[in-house]
Amino acid sequence: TMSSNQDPRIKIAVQKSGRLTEHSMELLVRCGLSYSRGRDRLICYGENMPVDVLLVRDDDIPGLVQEDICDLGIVGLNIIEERRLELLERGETRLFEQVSTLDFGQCRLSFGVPESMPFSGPESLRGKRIATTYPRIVADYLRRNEIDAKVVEFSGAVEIAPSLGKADLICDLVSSGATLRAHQMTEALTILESRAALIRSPVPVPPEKAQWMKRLLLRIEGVLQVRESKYI
Ligand code: PRT
Ligand code: ZN
Repeated sequence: TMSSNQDPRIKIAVQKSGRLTEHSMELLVRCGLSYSRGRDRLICYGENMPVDVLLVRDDDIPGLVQEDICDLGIVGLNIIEERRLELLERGETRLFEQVSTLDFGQCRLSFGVPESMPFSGPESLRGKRIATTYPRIVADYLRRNEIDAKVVEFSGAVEIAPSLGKADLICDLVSSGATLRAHQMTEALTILESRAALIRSPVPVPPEKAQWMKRLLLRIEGVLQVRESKYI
């Protein structure tokens, strides 16, 4: 694979279009980055720092960083954890590193159960079919709690699985709870608290690039601290 660490410019992977996009770009702008959008609109070229932003699907971000195609990435802990479990499963040892969590993208990965289904704790999951787009996180939770249940992998629209008869309950991201309510389900149990996080490649970078990297990471920490103190 193409290696990024020798490239003098820092490459950051950011979600192209979705819940994290605006917050991620705003964070970089607050760090002082000004950029121009490339013709194909997939890369933002930093004009005042050697920092370029690659706009990609969020699911691709951990892989791009793990393979050192990008130096940094901004992505949800939910995606990070699912991908980490997948890499461990495959015996991969070169994992990306988590630098810090950020102050946006908050949500939780929870079991949502139909209002008609009794739920009194993890035991209630035994023997059930659980629809999710996070099969590894759910399987890991079940394993750790010694619960035998069937994980049904979905690629989207998990919330309709119970009414289609494809599952007994679901495990999906929740923020306001409106989606669960609209599908006559209640949030029964949270297995992961998520928010956006900054990850970095495990491959060391050359000295000059390391200087810029350090500067950028300090600025990000600075922006987060200022915002935190404002909201207390
Ligand atoms: O195209 P791409 O693959 O990049 O985007 P995507 O559609 O996979 O991701 P996107 O933009 O929906 O979400 C990006 C990230 O935002 C997620 O990985 C989470 O880390 C974070 N996030 C925060 C959320 C939510 N809140 C959220 N509410 N991601 C998804 N949801 C969905 C959830 O799946 C459910 O369908 O919103 C619905 C529930 O919301 P409420 O408010 O009804 O409870
Ligand atoms: Zn996605």
